[in-house]
Amino acid sequence: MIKATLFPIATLLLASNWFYFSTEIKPSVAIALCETNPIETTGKRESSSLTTRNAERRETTILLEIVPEMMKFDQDTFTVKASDKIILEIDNLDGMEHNLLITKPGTLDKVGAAADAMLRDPKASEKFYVPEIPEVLFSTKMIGPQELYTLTFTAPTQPGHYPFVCTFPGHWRMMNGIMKVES
Ligand SMILES: [Cu+2]
Repeated sequence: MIKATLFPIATLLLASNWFYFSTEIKPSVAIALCETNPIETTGKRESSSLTTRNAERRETTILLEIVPEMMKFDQDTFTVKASDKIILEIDNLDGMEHNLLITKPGTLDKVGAAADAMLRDPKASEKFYVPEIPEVLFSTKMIGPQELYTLTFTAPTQPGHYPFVCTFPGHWRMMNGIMKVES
Protein backbone atom coordinates (compact mmCIF):
# COMPACT_ATOMS: atom_id res chain seq x y z
CA MET A 1 0.00 0.00 0.00
CA ILE A 2 2.76 2.41 0.96
CA LYS A 3 4.75 1.45 -2.10
CA ALA A 4 1.72 1.84 -4.35
CA THR A 5 1.33 5.45 -3.22
CA LEU A 6 5.03 6.29 -3.08
CA PHE A 7 5.84 5.11 -6.56
CA PRO A 8 3.78 7.73 -8.43
CA ILE A 9 5.05 10.41 -6.07
CA ALA A 10 8.65 9.37 -6.66
CA THR A 11 8.04 9.30 -10.41
CA LEU A 12 6.50 12.77 -10.27
CA LEU A 13 9.42 14.09 -8.24
CA LEU A 14 11.91 12.60 -10.67
CA ALA A 15 10.00 13.98 -13.65
CA SER A 16 9.70 17.44 -12.14
CA ASN A 17 13.40 17.41 -11.19
CA TRP A 18 14.36 16.46 -14.68
CA PHE A 19 12.14 19.16 -16.14
CA TYR A 20 13.60 21.73 -13.78
CA PHE A 21 17.11 20.62 -14.61
CA SER A 22 16.62 20.57 -18.35
CA THR A 23 14.98 23.99 -18.51
CA GLU A 24 17.11 25.84 -16.00
CA ILE A 25 20.56 24.97 -17.34
CA LYS A 26 21.57 27.56 -19.91
CA PRO A 27 23.68 26.30 -22.82
CA SER A 28 26.64 28.44 -21.72
CA VAL A 29 26.51 26.95 -18.23
CA ALA A 30 26.27 23.44 -19.64
CA ILE A 31 29.35 24.02 -21.78
CA ALA A 32 31.25 25.46 -18.83
CA LEU A 33 30.37 22.38 -16.75
CA CYS A 34 31.56 20.10 -19.55
CA GLU A 35 34.86 21.92 -19.79
CA THR A 36 35.63 21.85 -16.10
CA ASN A 37 34.37 18.35 -15.51
CA PRO A 38 34.21 16.13 -18.62
CA ILE A 39 32.60 13.28 -16.64
CA GLU A 40 29.44 15.31 -16.12
CA THR A 41 27.01 15.15 -19.03
CA THR A 42 24.50 17.56 -17.44
CA GLY A 43 20.96 17.81 -18.88
CA LYS A 44 20.86 14.47 -20.68
CA ARG A 45 21.23 12.30 -17.62
CA GLU A 46 18.05 10.98 -16.03
CA SER A 47 19.95 9.67 -13.05
CA SER A 48 23.41 10.40 -11.72
CA SER A 49 24.69 7.00 -12.87
CA LEU A 50 28.15 7.03 -14.30
CA THR A 51 30.58 4.61 -15.80
CA THR A 52 34.03 5.78 -16.76
CA ARG A 53 36.92 3.69 -18.02
CA ASN A 54 40.61 4.34 -18.15
CA ALA A 55 41.68 2.04 -21.00
CA GLU A 56 45.39 2.47 -20.35
CA ARG A 57 45.09 1.39 -16.73
CA ARG A 58 42.28 -1.09 -17.51
CA GLU A 59 40.28 0.44 -14.72
CA THR A 60 36.54 1.13 -14.65
CA THR A 61 34.69 3.27 -12.13
CA ILE A 62 30.94 2.79 -11.77
CA LEU A 63 28.52 4.75 -9.66
CA LEU A 64 25.50 2.72 -8.61
CA GLU A 65 22.82 4.35 -6.48
CA ILE A 66 20.30 2.76 -4.18
CA VAL A 67 17.02 4.52 -4.92
CA PRO A 68 15.18 5.89 -1.86
CA GLU A 69 12.03 4.02 -0.80
CA MET A 70 12.04 1.82 -3.90
CA MET A 71 14.01 -1.26 -2.84
CA LYS A 72 16.06 -1.09 -6.01
CA PHE A 73 19.36 -0.09 -7.56
CA ASP A 74 19.20 2.73 -10.10
CA GLN A 75 20.65 0.53 -12.86
CA ASP A 76 19.43 -2.92 -13.92
CA THR A 77 22.68 -3.58 -15.73
CA PHE A 78 26.15 -2.21 -16.05
CA THR A 79 28.92 -3.41 -18.31
CA VAL A 80 32.59 -3.99 -17.58
CA LYS A 81 35.57 -5.44 -19.42
CA ALA A 82 36.91 -8.83 -18.37
CA SER A 83 39.90 -8.60 -16.02
CA ASP A 84 39.53 -4.82 -15.52
CA LYS A 85 39.98 -3.36 -12.08
CA ILE A 86 36.47 -2.33 -11.05
CA ILE A 87 35.84 0.49 -8.61
CA LEU A 88 32.15 0.17 -7.79
CA GLU A 89 30.89 3.13 -5.81
CA ILE A 90 27.59 2.30 -4.13
CA ASP A 91 25.70 5.35 -2.97
CA ASN A 92 22.93 4.39 -0.58
CA LEU A 93 20.36 7.17 -0.86
CA ASP A 94 17.78 5.07 0.98
CA GLY A 95 16.84 5.32 4.64
CA MET A 96 17.83 1.75 5.49
CA GLU A 97 20.87 -0.53 5.20
CA HIS A 98 21.62 -2.61 2.11
CA ASN A 99 24.49 -4.75 0.88
CA LEU A 100 25.65 -5.78 -2.57
CA LEU A 101 26.97 -9.13 -3.72
CA ILE A 102 28.21 -10.16 -7.13
CA THR A 103 27.57 -13.80 -7.92
CA LYS A 104 28.50 -16.39 -10.52
CA PRO A 105 26.32 -16.42 -13.67
CA GLY A 106 22.94 -18.11 -13.27
CA THR A 107 23.11 -18.38 -9.49
CA LEU A 108 20.79 -15.57 -8.36
CA ASP A 109 18.07 -17.98 -7.19
CA LYS A 110 20.56 -20.17 -5.35
CA VAL A 111 22.17 -17.20 -3.60
CA GLY A 112 18.71 -15.78 -2.84
CA ALA A 113 17.62 -19.08 -1.28
CA ALA A 114 20.81 -19.15 0.79
CA ALA A 115 20.07 -15.57 1.91
CA ASP A 116 16.55 -16.60 2.95
CA ALA A 117 18.02 -19.53 4.90
CA MET A 118 20.21 -17.09 6.84
CA LEU A 119 17.12 -15.95 8.72
CA ARG A 120 17.81 -19.00 10.91
CA ASP A 121 21.46 -18.00 11.44
CA PRO A 122 21.90 -16.04 14.69
CA LYS A 123 25.15 -14.60 13.28
CA ALA A 124 23.58 -13.42 10.02
CA SER A 125 23.97 -9.73 10.80
CA GLU A 126 27.66 -10.20 11.77
CA LYS A 127 28.10 -11.80 8.35
CA PHE A 128 26.36 -8.84 6.70
CA TYR A 129 23.75 -11.33 5.41
CA VAL A 130 26.30 -12.69 2.92
CA PRO A 131 25.78 -16.44 2.39
CA GLU A 132 29.00 -18.43 2.75
CA ILE A 133 28.76 -20.29 -0.54
CA PRO A 134 31.19 -20.35 -3.49
CA GLU A 135 28.60 -18.78 -5.81
CA VAL A 136 29.27 -15.44 -4.10
CA LEU A 137 32.27 -13.80 -5.78
CA PHE A 138 32.41 -10.35 -4.15
CA SER A 139 30.44 -8.70 -1.37
CA THR A 140 30.14 -5.57 0.73
CA LYS A 141 29.30 -4.99 4.36
CA MET A 142 25.90 -3.57 5.22
CA ILE A 143 25.96 -0.05 3.77
CA GLY A 144 24.20 2.46 5.99
CA PRO A 145 21.67 5.11 4.99
CA GLN A 146 23.31 7.96 3.04
CA GLU A 147 26.62 6.09 3.02
CA LEU A 148 28.86 5.90 -0.06
CA TYR A 149 30.76 2.62 -0.05
CA THR A 150 33.38 1.58 -2.58
CA LEU A 151 33.82 -2.06 -3.53
CA THR A 152 36.99 -2.72 -5.49
CA PHE A 153 37.56 -5.99 -7.29
CA THR A 154 38.97 -7.49 -10.47
CA ALA A 155 36.32 -8.34 -13.04
CA PRO A 156 36.05 -12.03 -13.91
CA THR A 157 38.16 -13.22 -16.84
CA GLN A 158 35.17 -15.11 -18.26
CA PRO A 159 32.63 -12.97 -20.14
CA GLY A 160 29.05 -13.49 -19.04
CA HIS A 161 26.13 -12.14 -17.07
CA TYR A 162 26.99 -11.90 -13.40
CA PRO A 163 24.06 -11.03 -11.10
CA PHE A 164 24.45 -8.35 -8.46
CA VAL A 165 22.04 -8.44 -5.55
CA CYS A 166 21.25 -7.17 -2.06
CA THR A 167 20.77 -10.11 0.32
CA PHE A 168 19.37 -8.28 3.32
CA PRO A 169 16.37 -10.44 4.35
CA GLY A 170 13.49 -10.00 1.93
CA HIS A 171 15.38 -7.84 -0.57
CA TRP A 172 16.95 -10.15 -3.13
CA ARG A 173 13.94 -10.64 -5.38
CA MET A 174 13.60 -6.89 -5.95
CA MET A 175 17.11 -5.59 -5.47
CA ASN A 176 19.09 -7.25 -8.20
CA GLY A 177 20.61 -6.63 -11.60
CA ILE A 178 23.26 -7.89 -13.99
CA MET A 179 26.92 -7.01 -14.35
CA LYS A 180 27.73 -7.78 -17.98
CA VAL A 181 31.32 -8.85 -18.42
CA GLU A 182 32.59 -8.39 -21.97
CA SER A 183 35.87 -9.58 -23.46
CU1 LIG B 1 18.62 -4.22 0.27
